[in-house]
Amino acid sequence: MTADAAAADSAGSASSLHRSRVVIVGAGPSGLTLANILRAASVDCVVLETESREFIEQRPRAGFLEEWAVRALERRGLADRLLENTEVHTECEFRLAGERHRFPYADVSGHRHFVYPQPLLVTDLVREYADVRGGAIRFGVRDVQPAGIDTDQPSVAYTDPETGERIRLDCDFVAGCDGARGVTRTCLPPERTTVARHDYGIGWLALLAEAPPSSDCVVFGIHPRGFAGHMARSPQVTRYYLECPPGDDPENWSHERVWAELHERLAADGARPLNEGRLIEKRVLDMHNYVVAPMAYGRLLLAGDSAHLLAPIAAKGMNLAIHDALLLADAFVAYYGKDDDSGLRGYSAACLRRVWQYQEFSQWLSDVFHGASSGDPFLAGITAARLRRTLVSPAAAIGFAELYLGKDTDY
Ligand code: RFL
Repeated sequence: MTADAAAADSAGSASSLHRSRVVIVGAGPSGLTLANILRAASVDCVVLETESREFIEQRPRAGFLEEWAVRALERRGLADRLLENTEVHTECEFRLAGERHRFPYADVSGHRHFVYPQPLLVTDLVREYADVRGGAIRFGVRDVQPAGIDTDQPSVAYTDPETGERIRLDCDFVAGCDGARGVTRTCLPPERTTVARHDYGIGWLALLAEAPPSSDCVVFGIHPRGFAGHMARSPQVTRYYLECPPGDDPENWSHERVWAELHERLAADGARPLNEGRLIEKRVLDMHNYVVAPMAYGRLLLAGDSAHLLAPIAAKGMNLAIHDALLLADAFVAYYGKDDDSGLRGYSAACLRRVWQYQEFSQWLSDVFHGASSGDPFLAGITAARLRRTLVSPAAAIGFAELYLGKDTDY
């Protein structure tokens, strides 16, 4: 039996049947943004999530939203708490060779960053969808399995966590919003799909410290010992990154070693001393990216990390996930409201335009961050020249700021 036939069989043998126009697999930023907009437009949908509500409302990850994304969420009535509780950033700082270089990106681009931890955004989106708008969502589901995506009668089967019952949801479309380790991407036929991958060959030790931020903006430390980053998350919590070998064991990084390296790599004349604190997250990320193209096949449409992964070098992943969700939501609303399928047909190409711009920017920025520690004097020289140009040339600064903050429209 082929994988697709087995999936169809497993879906077909479900003991309980239900129907919804759109089944959304995954309750991250992409799935929940999509669900909220569909619910507001009275497009019937159900969200399936493998984790519990408590878990997704606490999972620490991203923290920076670009202004176009915030404004788009605001227009959909999804940013009230965000706008009340966010901190707005207008500058970032590069540190190298013991010197600080401020980059006033809001002056250059007219756009700002909004600091709002991902768990807070997810909490707001779940509350709005499930508690305010009365949307259907199932937490803790198991063995989620889409089937029939190349027919006009797709379905998604799952096991109910309380009863153990196998349930099949018949639908018109499946939205694959289940992140980098989800199941929906595996349903795309390999012969019709390209997966472009890039491995940076670099690790980042991702840290969350129970300590107030030590600067009023994001700090990028470019240092021969390796990159170090500082990013505010809240008045009490700060995210730090330390470049390390890929596959390194977080246990190699004691509290003392972490703070010694952060002090050294972020040192600069006139810089505030770092506020130290307990490390509440410590894990090694092997930096790699991928892009799935096209992002849709038959009745399955992917959004967010299920379709494209960006290492957190340029803080882009959550922004892209929201971008996909907005386009997909508009496409579904046009399809059901006006019988217009052009948005669905153009969905993948429209998303990929921004995806590739952000991938290119991440690669560019990765070179700047890691050139000095690459051990390659040529790369170190080139990337230092790149950064100098960005800091000194107004034309180069505009180009950088436009990509760092994103634009309202795509190239
Ligand atoms: P998510 O957030 O991973 O949500 C997917 C959801 O699907 C569930 N799931 C399933 N549900 C049903 N059936 C299955 N078979 C399922 N398999 C999985 C999962 O439990 C989950 O709830 O994907 P989404 O919506 O595409 O959102 C993507 C963002 O989460 C991600 O891009 C960002 O976190 C990336 N990122 C950052 N992005 C930014 O824009 N700015 C940042 O500052 C930033 N910092 C970061 C980051 C990611 C990080 N990690 C994960 C490496 C910092 C870090 C440390």
